[in-house]
Amino acid sequence: MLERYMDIKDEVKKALDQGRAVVALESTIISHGMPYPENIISAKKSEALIREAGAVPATIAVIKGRIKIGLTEEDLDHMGRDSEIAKVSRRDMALVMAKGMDGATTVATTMLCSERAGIKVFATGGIGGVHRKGQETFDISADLMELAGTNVGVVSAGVKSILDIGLTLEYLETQGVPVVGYKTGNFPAFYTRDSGFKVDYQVDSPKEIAQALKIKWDLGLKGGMVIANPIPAEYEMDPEYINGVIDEAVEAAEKEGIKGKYITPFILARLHTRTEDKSLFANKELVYSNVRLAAQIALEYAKLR
Ligand code: PSU
Ligand code: MN
Repeated sequence: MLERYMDIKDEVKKALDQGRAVVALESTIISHGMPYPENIISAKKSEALIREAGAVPATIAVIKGRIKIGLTEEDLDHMGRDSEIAKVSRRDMALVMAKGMDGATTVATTMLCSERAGIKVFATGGIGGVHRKGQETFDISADLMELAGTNVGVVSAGVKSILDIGLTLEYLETQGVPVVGYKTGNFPAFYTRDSGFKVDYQVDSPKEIAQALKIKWDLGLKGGMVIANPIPAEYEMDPEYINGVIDEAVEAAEKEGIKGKYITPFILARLHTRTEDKSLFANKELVYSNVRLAAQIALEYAKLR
């Protein structure tokens, strides 16, 4: 039935059939999270790092209405260059496909496509969450609901302080989503290693994470896991500096009346300009660190099957 809607690239299909390690990657980060050409450089390097680690990368997107599990170089270029590509979260998925459009998948839709394809581990930069004043605006990313119900482990560098980190963690707790820190007890804030909030559990090896995922799903505990991997210390930004820029960008978004799915891309673009690409550099490095960890987790998970 899924073949009707989904094309799995040969390399990925072979790996999945043989029970080998596969790591999913999202495409919103390419089409809406980073400027061209850094977006494509980052996407290609992420794939290369996963291969180097001995796993197979599967970047996910919707192209001409079909779900693609694994993109060609040409597809990657297209996702990075074309400014007409829709941002596709859960509510957009069926419509963008019915209309035969191109779409970049968010964390939520990358998770749901991964689950359908049989991929267990996914690496990204940052997950969506509860926006500041979310208790009034109801702006809560569909990523959180997806984490509640879809069985994929997500490696990220935490949640940016453009969001309300405390409310995001509360929401995840309510939904029963484990939040673990890789070699840290502190929940990271994307550009910085410590958000001031704690994780539920510190985990010290990819093997331990793979085991926890396996136990969770064997027990029928539906949903994902937030695997928080702090940005490597050498690339961490000065908290005071970056938080100042973030506060300014959040205010600007409010003033300009930016709403809904346009908020995150607006703020990201503004940060990159205001920091003269220092935030973009940090963003790329934390993604590379996340894809490396995700590959190790996927390799360990493959051994448990
Ligand atoms: N955070 C980033 N870069 C991104 C995103 C989040 O640092 O590109 C993207 C991810 O695809 C995430 C989405 O799933 O934004 C969340 O958007 P929203 O809040 O509209 O659900
Ligand atoms: Mn939103």
